[in-house]
Amino acid sequence: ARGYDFTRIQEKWLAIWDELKPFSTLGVDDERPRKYVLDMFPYPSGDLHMGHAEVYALGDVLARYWRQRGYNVLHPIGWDSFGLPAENAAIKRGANPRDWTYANIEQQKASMRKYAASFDWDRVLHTSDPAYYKWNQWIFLRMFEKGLAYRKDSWVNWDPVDQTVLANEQVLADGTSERSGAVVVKKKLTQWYFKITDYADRLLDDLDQLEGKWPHKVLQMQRNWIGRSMGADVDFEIEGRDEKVPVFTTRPDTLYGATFMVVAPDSDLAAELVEGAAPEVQQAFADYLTQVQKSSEIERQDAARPKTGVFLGRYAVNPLNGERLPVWAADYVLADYGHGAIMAVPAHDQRDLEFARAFDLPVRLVVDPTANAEELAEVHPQSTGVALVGDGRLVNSGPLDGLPKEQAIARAIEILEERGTGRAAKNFRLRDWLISRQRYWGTPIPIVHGENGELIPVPDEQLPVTLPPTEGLDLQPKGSSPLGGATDWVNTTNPVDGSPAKRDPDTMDTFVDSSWYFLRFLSPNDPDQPFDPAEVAKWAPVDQYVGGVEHAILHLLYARFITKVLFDLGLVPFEEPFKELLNQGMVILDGAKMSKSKGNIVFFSEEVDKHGVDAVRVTMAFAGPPEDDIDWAEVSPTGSSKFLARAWRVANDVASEPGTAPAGGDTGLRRATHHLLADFPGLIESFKFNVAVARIMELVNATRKTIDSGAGAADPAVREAAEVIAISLSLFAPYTAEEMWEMLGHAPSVAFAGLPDAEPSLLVEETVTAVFQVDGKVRGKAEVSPDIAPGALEALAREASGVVRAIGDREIANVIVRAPRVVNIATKR
Ligand code: ANZ
Repeated sequence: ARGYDFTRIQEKWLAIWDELKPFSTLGVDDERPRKYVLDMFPYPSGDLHMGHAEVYALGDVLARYWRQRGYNVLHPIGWDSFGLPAENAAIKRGANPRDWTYANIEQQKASMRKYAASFDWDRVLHTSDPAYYKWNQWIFLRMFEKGLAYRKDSWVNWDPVDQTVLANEQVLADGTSERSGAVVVKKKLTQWYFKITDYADRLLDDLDQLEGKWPHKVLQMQRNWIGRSMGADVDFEIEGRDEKVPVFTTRPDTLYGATFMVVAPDSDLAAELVEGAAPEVQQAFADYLTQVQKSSEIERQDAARPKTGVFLGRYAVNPLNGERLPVWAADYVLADYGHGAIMAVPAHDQRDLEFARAFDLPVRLVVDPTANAEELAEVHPQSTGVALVGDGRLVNSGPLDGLPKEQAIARAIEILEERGTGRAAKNFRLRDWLISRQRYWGTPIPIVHGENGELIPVPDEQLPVTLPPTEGLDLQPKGSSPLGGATDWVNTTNPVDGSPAKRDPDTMDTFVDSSWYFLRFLSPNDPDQPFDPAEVAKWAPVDQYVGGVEHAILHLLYARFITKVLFDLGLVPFEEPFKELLNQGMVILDGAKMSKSKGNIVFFSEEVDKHGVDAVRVTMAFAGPPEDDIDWAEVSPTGSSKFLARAWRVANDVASEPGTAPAGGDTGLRRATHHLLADFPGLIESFKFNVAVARIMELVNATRKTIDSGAGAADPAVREAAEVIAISLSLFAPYTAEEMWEMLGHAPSVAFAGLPDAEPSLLVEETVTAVFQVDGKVRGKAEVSPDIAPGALEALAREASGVVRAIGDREIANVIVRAPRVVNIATKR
């Protein structure tokens, strides 16, 4: 007989699937329940890598599972194909970003097909196609009309290598660029923003609905990122200035403990306040500002950094007690959080305390956490250097004296509101989403600039604004968009009055592209609208989203935001895009992330050629819980391959042994088969793919035992087991499963065979009655499994209450165990 030959099977089924298109849902209008299973779409950076191999194996398990459960499953794929790598590759190799991108897409597509990812190949989209990005522009225009897309001047994160701005989300915790790895600096530019801060409350509050459906860790990361703080705005008068300065504080109870004010050196306020100051002060401030602009926001928020700053020569007035507070500029205060200015309370805020100690400013305690004066002396921040941030009673605070912290906060807000010098306020860490990029390979912003600087939206009928050809363009990063150099493209006419106008030369952040792509899959070829409402009503939102935890903040937050915007525009009937989320871990090697620079890359194509597609997929699923990283050095695709060959041989034996069946068949095997059927749905739906694979392996072994034990492959229990193996295995090893299904005499495709229900009568556990004796007398009984281990049976006997009573305080001389029927305990007499 032929052996298991994965190459032959792969070639055979690939051709059959190409013909049958078993997974196309386009135009399918049936009444089955629906599931939208979506894997995060890839960036076409080259061929697929092992990370892709993982996500597309695991996402496919779920898509194939719901098909087996009788659902009409939408499982689409496309490419997130705009972005810097294409442009950088183009600059490096003189290629066209378009050619580079689409060649990589073709390669990845071929690999995905071979990998048997059950995608609907009739719905493919590429975000770099004008037919797609037209709708980015359309959504942008709707947001522009609502004031949700706007331009402002501000200090932006600047990547000095890629020469482009970055969203806050693209600056890593160490202050470097997620893109180039360069240390991010600040630069003042006029940029386009999306007003995500208008949605901060909703983005935060709606996370509660996702509890239990998204990984808790992801929800927590989103919560922290949005970062809502409740407190008060307090208005401070500045001597010699008409306008009051508001500060945001979470601790209005500590107002009497404020001993100075600090403004962000890079704020407009700081610049205004030094105007007219003594020349030395102006000089000191200018020098300080230059120094500050060299550090990143992350560095500035680093609590361990020594405090620096300059006195601005001005005084603020405490609105509650009229005290004069010197005004300083220091970089631990950020220009774009709250109001860019703070009241400093060194006794109760660590940063303020360190600053006060560095510059010899007073420390006044107003919240007393202790019971008596003696204790207080020991914990006073002035001597310990540790601010008292906890609970306590208010002291030295006029009308607040004696109140506990929380009550004092509420009372302080009341007083401020009564006097009209402050009010309850909240603040978010979340900033508006900077979406303009000074690069070529992205969606052009559909705005023209009139002669007088007016911003004129490109009319819908003129969309898409397509990218000009790269010929003659200098793509080299230089701080302004390369599109600015496309003179014929930039120079246009004002759509309102025909006067000369210029196109906006910036392109959109590619996170805009991926913030709504899951909707475009529903009607990917619709020329008239971004998505068809009838299809949205059928399929959306996404039932199951699958992808890497690296997208826990950026992509998911943006997609949630744009979904809410579309909801408010009346375009979709839901506010959350992804009902359930599965985050898979990374594929690593010897405990380390794979990278070109480390030279520790495992190549997708090599693994697939060596072990076969199914073995790689089974290895991914079997490696452990999907959220954990997979160390490729610790898994065994060879073992997976051997398992698949064993499964295949079971079907092959059934096919080659037509003999007559003994009635009834092997009940033990039937029980094993039906236990798998009973447990399988729960295992898959709770993402315990590794356990599911282990259970299939057990069933294969049990089936082999029955075949070899005389009953042979003609036993109907063997055929039944072989069919259940093929169906359950089809989630993990589609080629082997199809081949088995065919050998068992069925027409393709096993993907739609359906998961049979378990027969309840076969699930009832058989038990025997065990008898426990003490010195020859029966003292207890228990119902136990026929294959209970002797140790377990003895333990049961020793715990039985009758046995315990009969032994009393006598010593045990001897125990005889005859599992599963008898335990005999003899005592010393
Ligand atoms: C006085 C005070 C007293 C404060 C005290 C804290 C403790 P979160 O929780 O992160 O919102 N703050 C306000 N604006 C700031 C800015 N632009 N840059 C740096 N720090 C700023 O923090 C709010 C607290 O951070 C505010 O409350 C303010 O200091 C400071 F015992 O005001 B607090």
